[in-house]
Amino acid sequence: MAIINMKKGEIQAKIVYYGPGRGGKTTNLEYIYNRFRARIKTEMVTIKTHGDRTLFFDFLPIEIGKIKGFNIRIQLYTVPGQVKYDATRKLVLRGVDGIVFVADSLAVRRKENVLSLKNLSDNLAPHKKSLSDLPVVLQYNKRDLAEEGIPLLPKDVLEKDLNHELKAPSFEASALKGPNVVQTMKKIIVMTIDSLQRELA
Ligand SMILES: Nc1nc2c(ncn2[C@@H]2O[C@H](COP(=O)(O)OP(=O)(O)OP(=O)(O)O)[C@@H](O)[C@H]2O)c(=O)[nH]1
Ligand SMILES: [Mg+2]
Repeated sequence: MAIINMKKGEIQAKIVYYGPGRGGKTTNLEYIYNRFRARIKTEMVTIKTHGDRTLFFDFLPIEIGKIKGFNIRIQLYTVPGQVKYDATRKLVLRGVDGIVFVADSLAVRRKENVLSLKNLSDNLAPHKKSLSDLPVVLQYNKRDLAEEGIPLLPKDVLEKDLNHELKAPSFEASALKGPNVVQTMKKIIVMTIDSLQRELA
């Protein structure tokens, strides 16, 4: 839940990285953590099973300085993408202010992306939220694999499958190598702060 302290001029917002298992949510946070290590005062909290899969969530708090006079603190979370952890995903969405949907660009993961987006929509409902009223950014991840000749979903197919109704900003990215990881994060932060400030006005 956003915490807005007018006296201190401080806004704290929660952004959740959602998407199918193995899509690259944890890798996004790891990239951000390594890139901004000098400015991040706390350790990244991450709970993994032996196979590197997220068991509960990852958590990375970052301070990004001032936007429009407010000191902004952001909490980045990931959910566990594996289908069986649905109760945890629902829990992590509690109080969410903005969402990055990390889609897997692998051609073989087409169905999983669609199902995960549907699952996100279903899991927002108990929190009385919906994709249409939350700030959302789509990230089409693993674009680097094209160079290795691995079949990827073309951007227009991903747009048609996932962004036809939403019409959210989208980025082709590589959480592993870095392209568009920071841009994705910056976009969702700006959209989330804008939306919180509109609520305040
Ligand atoms: N080539 C490539 N591999 C990636 C990329 N992003 C993630 N991976 C790999 O994909 C695997 C899964 O990445 P994770 O970040 O653990 O995926 P996740 O979405 O957190 O998965 P869950 O925690 O199970 O939901 C790892 O082996 C990553 O190194 C990418 O952009 N390119
Ligand atoms: Mg993970």
